[in-house]
Amino acid sequence: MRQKVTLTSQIRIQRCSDCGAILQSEDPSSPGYLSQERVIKKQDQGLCDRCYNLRHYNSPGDPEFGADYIKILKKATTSGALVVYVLDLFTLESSFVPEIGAYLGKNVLVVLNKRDVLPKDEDDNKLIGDAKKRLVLEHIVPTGVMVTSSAKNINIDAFLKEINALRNGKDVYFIGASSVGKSSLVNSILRRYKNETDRVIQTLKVEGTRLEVMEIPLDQESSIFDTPGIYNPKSLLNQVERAAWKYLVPREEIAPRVYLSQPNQAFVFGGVAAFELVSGGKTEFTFAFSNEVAITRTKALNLEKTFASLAQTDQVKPTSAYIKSLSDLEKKEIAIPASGKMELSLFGLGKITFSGANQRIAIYLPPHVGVKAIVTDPDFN
Ligand SMILES: Nc1nc2c(ncn2[C@@H]2O[C@H](COP(=O)(O)OP(=O)(O)OP(=O)(O)O)[C@@H](O)[C@H]2O)c(=O)[nH]1
Ligand SMILES: [Mg+2]
Repeated sequence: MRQKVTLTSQIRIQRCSDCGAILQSEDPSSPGYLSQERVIKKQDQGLCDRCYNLRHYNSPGDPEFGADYIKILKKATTSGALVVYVLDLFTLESSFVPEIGAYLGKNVLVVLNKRDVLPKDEDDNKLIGDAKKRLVLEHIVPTGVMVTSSAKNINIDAFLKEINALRNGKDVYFIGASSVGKSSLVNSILRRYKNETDRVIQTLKVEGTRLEVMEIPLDQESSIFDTPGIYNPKSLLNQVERAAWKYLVPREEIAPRVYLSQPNQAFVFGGVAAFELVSGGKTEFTFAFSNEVAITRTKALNLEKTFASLAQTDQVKPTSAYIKSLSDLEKKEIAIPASGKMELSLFGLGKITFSGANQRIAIYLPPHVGVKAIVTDPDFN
């Protein structure tokens, strides 16, 4: 008789659609574990428990940009509302929502929030100028760009004034990636707000979508709407547990850390990412991460061992239950040009700056996390 069993068991091998691990229900501590409970509940069975939890519990109500947000934005733009698109100065690159440009409409106020985490001596006008150039690439021509901090009350009065000047009596929609500070900005407004209408502040489900928004009436006809953050799988924040966020997300001004590195030296960030100068001359690296992310220097030769020992113990912050060895991370090698000031954005973690001189560098990050290398000043050396 033919061995049908083999064929069937091969067909049944399924991989997690996020991490690619083969799905299995035997060992909860091995990759690809899919619990019986979720099989019975028929919850997202294309995902292993780990990826399911990352998607759903790290991002409650943070779906990726798609049909539901497009519906909200259509509603906003057809009614002539002002769209406040909030970006996060700490992790600017990962706060851009891909593809959103086409849907924001003509009246867009871009807010660069979390100004307080950048050094005080940075020039706001330069931040605004750089953001405008960057927005062109996203096909966004804003009506205005402002720098704010909801945490430290920077420019909040001016922000309110600008909203009132631009909204022409219409609604205002706060839109942006998760955790950029939309609700904090709305709360800062609420502190200065007196409800003079007979309408109440409420949360409501937007018709035909899965999304809930908070509505704050401004007058009898118009309101502010705070929308749920848009999930960005490219941010490190969305690839580790929430418990790690308090170390990754800066709550105070970032003190950049400077290290002079020889080739074949490496650095481990908490126990969740790593960086290596593979070749090239001696290089000075400036790491602008949250002050609470530990940086450990090691020899490239020892990187695997050092990483595993840091990731598996509680000596450094942050760590993640999903990252136990270097093989849990994806390695990207980048060839750096010969001149100019280089800026590497590691999405959700921060920035590394240095002078470009034909180096080769390697970056180790959890799968999906984005990296962007740009020359910020071609004449710098
Ligand atoms: N340092 C700093 N932290 C901020 C600022 N605004 C917000 N935060 C912090 O950023 C995190 C997210 O803030 P929220 O206001 O909830 O952001 P959100 O965009 O509404 O988040 P979602 O609704 O989940 O998308 C919180 O830990 C805030 O304390 C700011 O201006 N500066
Ligand atoms: Mg919010």
